[in-house]
Amino acid sequence: MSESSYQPIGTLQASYLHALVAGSGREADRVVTEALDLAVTPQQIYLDIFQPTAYQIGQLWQRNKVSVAQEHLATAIVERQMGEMHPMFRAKQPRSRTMVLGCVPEEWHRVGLRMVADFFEADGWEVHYLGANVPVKELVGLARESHADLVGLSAEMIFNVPRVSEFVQALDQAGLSGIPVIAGGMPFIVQHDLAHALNLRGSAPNAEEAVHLANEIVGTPSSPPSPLVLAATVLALRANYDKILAKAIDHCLEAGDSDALIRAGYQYVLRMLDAALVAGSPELLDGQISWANDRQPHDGVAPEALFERLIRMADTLRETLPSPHGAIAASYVDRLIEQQQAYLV
Ligand code: B12
Repeated sequence: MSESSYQPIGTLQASYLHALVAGSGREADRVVTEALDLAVTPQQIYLDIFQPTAYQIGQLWQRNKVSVAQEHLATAIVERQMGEMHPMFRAKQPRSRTMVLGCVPEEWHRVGLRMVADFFEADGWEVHYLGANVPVKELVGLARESHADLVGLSAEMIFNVPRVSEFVQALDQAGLSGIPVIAGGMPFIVQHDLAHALNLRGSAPNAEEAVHLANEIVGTPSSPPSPLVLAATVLALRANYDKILAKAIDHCLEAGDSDALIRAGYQYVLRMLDAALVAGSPELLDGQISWANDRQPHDGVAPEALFERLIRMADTLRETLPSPHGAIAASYVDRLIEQQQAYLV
């Protein structure tokens, strides 16, 4: 966040707290409108205005300075505003990654998880947000049916931490131990290695870091694939070459691009990917992005278009190749996507 936008956020946050303590939804709306007018992003409004204000309301309640009714009203205003802001979190570029999010049983604090859900949606994930107090069996069932790439659990109260472990066990018993589980909530902020102790893939203190963590987990197979698995990935890639090419091109044509250029570009990418997989070295591709950004503008391909096409390719690999080969091949392309991000204006 820039120095210039930081100062108003502090002031806006103070006004927002004032509005919530006064129970004035109208004044709270005015603060949000002012923030948006000042080009504060919806993400900053969530993390730098809503979240600290909720924590302060909690402290005021703890010290008996606001009543239960005031706290309930404040939370209702925040949730209403999040609902109104939700369309601002629609991804421009959906990705084929699915997640299930829920609060563990008996956990009623759902605002933080809902923020997490919106941040993931903005990042292009397909999000199934189940809210508060979700029965373990139901969450496991949906994780299976939706072929979730990730599950996120929220536990705000320390007494609910054991429910996180129950969930992990239930997932194991359902034969779904391959789905990574992450968690968040106050106990995970206070004790950094709690996630590790509970056998989770990680935890994050806020919605922004949750997305980084998840992309890191899903983008990287849990352990580097063995040479045998890599060889099978290469075979799967070659066997599905035409299908992958056709699907990826199809996606781009939907976006209105021209066929021949895209085909040539994707053929090139697939040849490079094949070589990197044979070598078992994603690093082999590293020079390609700077090369492409020198060359491609002369062929009429803007950095943004290249970025989107790489995302399409990663998604197509995940959709088309059987597990674990889709994830392995796509993780090589994800590396390129990350590097391409530096070239976007
Ligand atoms: C609103 C509120 C409630 C509401 C919740 C309503 C709702 N719709 O959510 C209600 C009234 C239900 C409630 C009930 C209770 N509450 Co309450 N509540 C709060 C309050 C004020 C705000 C919560 C909130 O909205 N936070 C804002 C969000 C944005 O922050 P967050 O939850 O931390 O989420 C972020 C991160 O943690 C992370 N994250 C969260 N989930 C996940 C998940 C994943 C996968 C990842 C990666 C990250 C992640 O990302 C989020 C977004 O950036 C907090 C104060 C506080 N410190 O949070 C107290 C607070 C949590 N409550 C507290 C208490 C004591 C209770 C009750 C026991 C009160 C009672 N006597 O009944 C009950 C327990 C209910 C239960 N079993 O769950 C205490 C807990 C104290 C403690 N020692 O643990 C707090 C801290 C208040 C205080 N200062 O005393 N509460």
